[in-house]
Amino acid sequence: MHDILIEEKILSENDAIAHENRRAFIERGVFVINMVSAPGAGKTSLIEKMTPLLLEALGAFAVVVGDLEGDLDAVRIAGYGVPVRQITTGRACHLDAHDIAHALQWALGQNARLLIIENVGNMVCPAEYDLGEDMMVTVLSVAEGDDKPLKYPAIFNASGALIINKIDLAAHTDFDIPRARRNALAINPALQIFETSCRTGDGIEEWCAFLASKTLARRPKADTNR
Ligand SMILES: Nc1nc2c(ncn2[C@@H]2O[C@H](COP(=O)(O)OP(=O)(O)O)[C@@H](O)[C@H]2O)c(=O)[nH]1
Ligand SMILES: [Mg+2]
Repeated sequence: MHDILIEEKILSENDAIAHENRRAFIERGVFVINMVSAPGAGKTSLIEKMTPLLLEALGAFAVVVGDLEGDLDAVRIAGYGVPVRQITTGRACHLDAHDIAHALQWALGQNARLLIIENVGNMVCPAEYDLGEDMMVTVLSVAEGDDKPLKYPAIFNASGALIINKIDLAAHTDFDIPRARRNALAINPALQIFETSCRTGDGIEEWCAFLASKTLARRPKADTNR
């Protein structure tokens, strides 16, 4: 009982900070996505593939990367000339709103209308921690099984978009893409679903067009008041 109360307190503190983060991002017209997945589903690879398309559509975007240890992903992304901020979480299996609050001024200083947060690879804990993003995006690779929406419903429920990645490998697995879609939509009928391959580039354009249009629809408050 005591543990449950402590957990509820942590989550309500997190929600209050997330609310402030969201307010600041909306005020400045920055659209924010929070990419979540099991380790290795392809979050960093997707960001790498998205980079030229997003730069063309938006001019600039920034990335915050959360990892338990090391800066391998941040170095990969920085290699494309994209501003990236690394957050090392140590033993924490997810980013929290406090982590993003610390990166907030940096993110707002990048003159970018889109912030991509790559969360720590984990399909459970990130679902509970609002960061102040506009949209959580779950990445599910075909190597993980098409039953995952039914086994980890919270993360699919919290997401606005689902990217089914590594479709180039689908023929080598028993992953059934239509069944994965059905399972995901049974949990969350509002999910926007994309199918991608970072190997072949399939589907990346469609996903980036969706993300760019969401970003461009967000205007700084000062503009909308005019
Ligand atoms: N065949 C194939 N491999 C992929 C694809 N996307 C990522 N990978 C590989 O999957 C591994 C993990 O990718 P990474 O982007 O680091 O995953 P993350 O942990 O979610 O950031 C790497 O070896 C990638 O090259 C894909 O679409 N197809
Ligand atoms: Mg990564």
